[in-house]
Amino acid sequence: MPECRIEDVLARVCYDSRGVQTIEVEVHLNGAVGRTAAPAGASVGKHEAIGLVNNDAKKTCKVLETYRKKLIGTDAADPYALAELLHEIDGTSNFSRIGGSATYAISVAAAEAASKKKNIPLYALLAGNKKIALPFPLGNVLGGGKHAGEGSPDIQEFLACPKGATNIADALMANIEVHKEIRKIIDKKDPKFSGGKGDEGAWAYSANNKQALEITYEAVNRVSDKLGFEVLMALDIASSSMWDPKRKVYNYSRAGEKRTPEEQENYALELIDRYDLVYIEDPVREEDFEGFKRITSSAKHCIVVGDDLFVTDPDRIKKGANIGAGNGAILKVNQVGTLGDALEFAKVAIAHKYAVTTSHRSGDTPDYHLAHIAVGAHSLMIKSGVVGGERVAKLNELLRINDSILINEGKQVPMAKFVV
Ligand code: 2PG
Ligand code: MG
Repeated sequence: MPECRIEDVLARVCYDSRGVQTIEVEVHLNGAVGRTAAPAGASVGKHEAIGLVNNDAKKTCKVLETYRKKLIGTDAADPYALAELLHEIDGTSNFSRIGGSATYAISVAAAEAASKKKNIPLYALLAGNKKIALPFPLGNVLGGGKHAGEGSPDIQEFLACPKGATNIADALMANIEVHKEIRKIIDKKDPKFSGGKGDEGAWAYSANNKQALEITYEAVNRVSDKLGFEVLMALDIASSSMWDPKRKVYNYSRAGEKRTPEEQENYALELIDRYDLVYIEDPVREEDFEGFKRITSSAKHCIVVGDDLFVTDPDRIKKGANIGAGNGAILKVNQVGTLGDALEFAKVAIAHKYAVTTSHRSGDTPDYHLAHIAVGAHSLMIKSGVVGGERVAKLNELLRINDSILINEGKQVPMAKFVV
């Protein structure tokens, strides 16, 4: 009988940071309980696992009840075997029968329960034998696209990356400083700014793309100068959200601009160059492996990251690796549906020299697990916003991980190694 035998699995309906219903799962072992609620995206990739069954949290809980008994007796400490079992129970390629939100919550709660039972940190359960490092926080400071209102830019996320930070405390502080600096810059331009924020806590300001790019660039540079280490700018273009398949153009509807695929690639390269971008996510749409390849081969010192392109799917990243599409990959457990599949994805990505960024969703919960998943999956970065309880829950957990190692081993955990 496995040490971390699952004794029971309970589900309930609860709420995410957007006030939308989601599923929360408790996995009970003999003497330990793990609990997790599923997050949800707004800019969802076409190839992602289905979230809730029929988009209904209550229904998803009801469906879980029909297979609950099949989970009892399995080993909570083995995310890979649990993923296999969940695939077997579901029987579809995208968890459309039992819902990826349920499989997300079951698999993460099981791992948490096992880590408690074994009395080891969750990241250590996931990390295998490889030495751990702490991921750089990639902080969303100015928002647009599907995360903010109509007047905001078309580009979804303007982010800060404290590349020069040598420890996690400085890294987190740098992103908070950039967030504050942006507010100062906006207030100066527009004293009537309400201070509104988008779904991920980034400022929701009525600006066009160009203005937002300039504001963010100014803010990261000021903070970099003030703190004395490199703080760079990053973007998530989320370009699948702008793709018009009929006209075959990227429609920047708020700016009133359209770009052909070729113009979009050139625009992405211009942005990398003009704003010294360290990271650009989804510069072209989710089907365009060749476009990713061209941008990756031309971009200098910039991580070109597939989010909707790879959807945390090991097969899709293998396809990308074969042609050199991207050199970075987003890891979102709920995109693929289980923790086991996501860990497998990270292994494949790292084996093919992709930098992994473990990411929150725009609709998230105050759960802290993302920090452990990022560390356990050997990520270069963690994308989890800057402010807001559900964002800070993950970031503060990185401080706790660092502290616990400092106390036990007497040394700071090193930051992950930047490759570009
Ligand atoms: C993204 C994510 C997280 P969403 O596109 O990277 O920032 O957004 O969760 O809405 O897909
Ligand atoms: Mg994205």
